[in-house]
Amino acid sequence: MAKRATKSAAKPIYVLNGPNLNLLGQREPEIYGRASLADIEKLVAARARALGASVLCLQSNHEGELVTWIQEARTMAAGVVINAGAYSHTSIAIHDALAMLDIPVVEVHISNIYKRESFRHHSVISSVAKGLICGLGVKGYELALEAILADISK
Ligand code: CA2
Repeated sequence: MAKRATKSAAKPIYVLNGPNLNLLGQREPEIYGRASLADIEKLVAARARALGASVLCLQSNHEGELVTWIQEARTMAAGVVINAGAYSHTSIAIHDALAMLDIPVVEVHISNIYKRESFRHHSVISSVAKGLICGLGVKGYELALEAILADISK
């Protein structure tokens, strides 16, 4: 009988968080809510498990480390959820690394960047993402994960 590939053997979705997001829950709860990064990572891991998938959650305050993980995702991941934090507004290096991926990328921002200072209104990585979710708090990570899983099971 033919062997059928199961989802459990599939590659993980990389969930990448950029600078300062390691401090979530400790300041500015009116903008970012009260959840910590560990809470978010538990939430997406549980959602992934419930959907028969898995995630690899990584956070760095360093642009180059994020670039290295994005490069690694080319062969190791089925998709990428990324909140590049302030690098979203400035990093051509992260843009270029994401542009090399043949897997779906969804950009997430916890806050609604368009309701905030004008320097946050432009993301240099949106043009290389499949989609962008912002302003929906930590729910945005779950929605991004679901969008990627729907896309790769098409
Ligand atoms: O809304 C988002 O998710 C952001 O990507 C968060 C970034 C910000 O630079 C982007 O414009 C929008 C900053 C994260 C700062 O994280 C904090 C963590 C704890 C306390 C205060 C800020």
